[in-house]
Amino acid sequence: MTSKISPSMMCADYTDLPGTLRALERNGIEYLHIDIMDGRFVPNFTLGTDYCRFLKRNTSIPLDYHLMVEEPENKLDWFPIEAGDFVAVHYESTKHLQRVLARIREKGAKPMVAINPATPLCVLEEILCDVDGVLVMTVNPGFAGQKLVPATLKKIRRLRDWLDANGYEQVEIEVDGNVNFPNAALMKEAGANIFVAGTSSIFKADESMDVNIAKLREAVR
Ligand code: S6P
Ligand code: MG
Repeated sequence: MTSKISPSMMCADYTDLPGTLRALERNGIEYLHIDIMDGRFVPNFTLGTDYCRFLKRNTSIPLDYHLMVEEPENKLDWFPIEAGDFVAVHYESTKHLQRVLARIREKGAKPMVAINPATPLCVLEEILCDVDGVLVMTVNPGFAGQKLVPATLKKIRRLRDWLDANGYEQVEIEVDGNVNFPNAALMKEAGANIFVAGTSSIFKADESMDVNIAKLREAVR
């Protein structure tokens, strides 16, 4: 599967969002990863609905929503979700996972299920026919700048093998958390194909975004 990059917009320079968007467009970035946190599912608040509307007005790059909220089924309609967007909902966040994934599909977007590092892969068994992707958290959700949970690398490999052996070859695997250049190469090797790029890679302050994106593309080629 082709590798795609989804920059974590909570890590972007807030003082020059238009400049950041132009740099991401110039580099053919595939998605914009939008972390939505509600202070309950995770101990933090981040981006919100007006921010998403601003992005929709200012770029045609599809959004990759990562909903870290309790009861996402009650909050979906707040967001400008469009055809071509990914919307990831955490397995751990709702009692009605299939219902919320089906509603994302009805909106014309691509449903994705997200799992925390401690959540076993077996919980995905009955839901894979309802998703276009699985978001494997490689850190515990809530904050940028954390260290990789090492066991998640084998988890990605087991998931890719399981998907391929059971007729789900088209289901994508997104990885989120400490996707630095060496980790990205290991994650690619393990079977991931969408890479959330935050402070560990493309928003590293010591290089330009152009250089960092080129390095990340090389790592996941
Ligand atoms: C964390 C969130 C992520 C972070 C990203 C930051 O809960 O879901 O999307 O923004 O992981 O990247 P980094 O490179 O700082 O780990
Ligand atoms: Mg995220």
